[in-house]
Amino acid sequence: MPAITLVGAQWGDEGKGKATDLVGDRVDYVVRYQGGNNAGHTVVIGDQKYALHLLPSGILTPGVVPVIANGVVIDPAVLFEELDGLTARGVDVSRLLISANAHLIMPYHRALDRVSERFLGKGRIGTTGRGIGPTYADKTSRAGVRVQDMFDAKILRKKLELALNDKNQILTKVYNRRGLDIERILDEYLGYAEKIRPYVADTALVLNRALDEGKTVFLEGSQGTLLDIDHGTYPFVTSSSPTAGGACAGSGIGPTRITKVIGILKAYTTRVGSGPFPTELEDEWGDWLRSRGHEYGTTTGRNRRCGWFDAPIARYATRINGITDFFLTKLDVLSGLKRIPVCVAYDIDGVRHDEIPMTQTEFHHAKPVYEYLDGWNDDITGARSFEELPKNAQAYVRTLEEMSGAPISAIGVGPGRDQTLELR
Ligand code: 2SA
Ligand code: GDP
Ligand code: MG
Repeated sequence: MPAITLVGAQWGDEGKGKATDLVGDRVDYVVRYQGGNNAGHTVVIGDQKYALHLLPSGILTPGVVPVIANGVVIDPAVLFEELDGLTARGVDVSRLLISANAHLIMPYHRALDRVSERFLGKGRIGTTGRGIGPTYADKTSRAGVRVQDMFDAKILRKKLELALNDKNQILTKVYNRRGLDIERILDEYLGYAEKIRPYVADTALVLNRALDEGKTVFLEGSQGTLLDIDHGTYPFVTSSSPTAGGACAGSGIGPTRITKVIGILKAYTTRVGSGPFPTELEDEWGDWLRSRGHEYGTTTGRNRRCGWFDAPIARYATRINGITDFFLTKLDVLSGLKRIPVCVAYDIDGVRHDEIPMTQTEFHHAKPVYEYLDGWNDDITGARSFEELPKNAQAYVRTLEEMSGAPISAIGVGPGRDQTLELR
């Protein structure tokens, strides 16, 4: 059986948590392959709402093996807080597997993330402040600390000595902050070693063996295509690869084993943090979308920036990820509009661009070219088949499908598990 990848097609918060939860009973493994506790994946089951940050959404489905793979960065304090929180709510977390190669978020990563954002002032990225960027920077510069290092006190001390030599200089000399004490960090992280040990495994080996045995592996992306370190709106991106290619490096599953890439696409667009956003609405319509769609950060509580659907972005996501199917979410939020603007191209300094322009400077100048689709009035949250949707809602979906370049195979009409229409 195949490996399936799920990716965010826009700037994150498209509803990936709900989509992953939906397939939970059809898959055997659910794997996080990048990012860390910057993610916020909301799953609503009956009257229970779960906000997951680091754990894969599959943890809520009995029988699924949730995996935190090598490409993820782990803040151990957050890991145990999240595990304890779920256990207290009756969720069995004992099946969780964690890669020995995953990198650890250290206290100096969190400190540097926050202080550098403060110093950037208006030019800030708008990070979640969880230490994600500095942890990936250390990983790439080969100065990172991995899960397995907690099992060897000597190695951990050595790595910390090297790291703090550098980080304490930066914290004290550049940012005028207090340096961090090695003994305290050592105590804290060595204290996690025995607690984490039962979960730690060679996850790439486990996953490939599972595929050999005919099991289904679901690779759950966090953030979104436009936040990708290579393909996103750099530098206003996260520091990992949320795109489909990242799923291979981040899990140790080869590209030939992945047969399906599902893109999660919101019926409008949101973004949290700084950076270009051509269809952003800085008026009462933006507020309307935010309050109807409850568009507030799941991790930080920040207001999400809101705007209309952007077709060049959806096409870009199809291309970059090789999307085979889209899951269109939050269609219900658009009910009650007379006409719905959809961005079909950009006007950049007087020139029409049908695709995302090559350079970031051009993208900063992009003004949306809108087409207007007819809206619908009825509440659609109770619809359970495509045919039950008002004709104009059906037409909206079909038009988005045509513009996006891949079939829409499911539609979300509410946050609940049952509020989903499967098309084929
Ligand atoms: P970071 O912290 O280094 O990853 O931030 C870099 C950029 O990536 C954005 N980012 C996100 N965008 C949308 N959703 C995310 N998760 C949370 C959510 C966000 C929240 O589900 O709502 O609660 O604020 C997420 N994580 C990172 C971030 O805004 C920066 O633009
Ligand atoms: P993720 O980061 O992609 O997992 O998305 P988030 O959980 O951060 O944000 C998506 C929000 O939309 C969550 O509050 C979901 O419960 C909610 N949601 C998901 N699908 C739908 C939908 O089809 N309709 C509505 N109204 N809400 C949805
Ligand atoms: Mg989210």
